[in-house]
Amino acid sequence: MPLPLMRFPGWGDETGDSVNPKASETLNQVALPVVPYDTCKRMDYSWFQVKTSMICCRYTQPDELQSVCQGDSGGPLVCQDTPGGPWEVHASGCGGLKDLTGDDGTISSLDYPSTYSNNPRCQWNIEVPAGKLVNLHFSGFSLEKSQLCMNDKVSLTDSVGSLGTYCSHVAPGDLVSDGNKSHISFSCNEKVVDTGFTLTWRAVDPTQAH
Ligand SMILES: [Ca+2]
Repeated sequence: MPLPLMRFPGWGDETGDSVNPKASETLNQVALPVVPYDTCKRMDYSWFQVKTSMICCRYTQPDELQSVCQGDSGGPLVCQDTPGGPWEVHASGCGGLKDLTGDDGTISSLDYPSTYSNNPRCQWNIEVPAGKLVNLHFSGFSLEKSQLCMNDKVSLTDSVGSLGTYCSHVAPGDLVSDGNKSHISFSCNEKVVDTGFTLTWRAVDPTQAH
């Protein structure tokens, strides 16, 4: 039986210029064949550890800019197992933006503490009750180390500005937002992965914060 074809719609870059990517003006889609696990797991084929839980879709040869990256990450993955069969929608990346409200919770990179996948783009908005502040505590943190965290990074902001951008293997110390909202984004490039991060967030009174 031929392996199924996967379709990825996305608004990502079409120029191939990773330094100055430009969002597409139309919604594109690319159909990519599924690559068998035994091929995908080879170190000369993938730059990172491939797990049996992953689906690998790619052309073997250079593919005239047909790929899913540079703005497409987090979009849906649509699959047809058999010709003429139903199309199924699966997640790709980590599903984009999530809104979290309440007094506390946890956030982790996908599959933590197993390795995260390449090219995810995940974002979380945290909102605690009015008058409280958001305390962020990382209990695990290991991202690819790169200069200025250009490759893989966790960026934190609050209503005033940046709370920092972090990578490598040292967890940021506890952070407290200015105001009752905080935004976290996690993005990675297409090579080299690590275990990712996990953090707990909770509402604190301004008097407890410092
Ligand atoms: Ca990376």
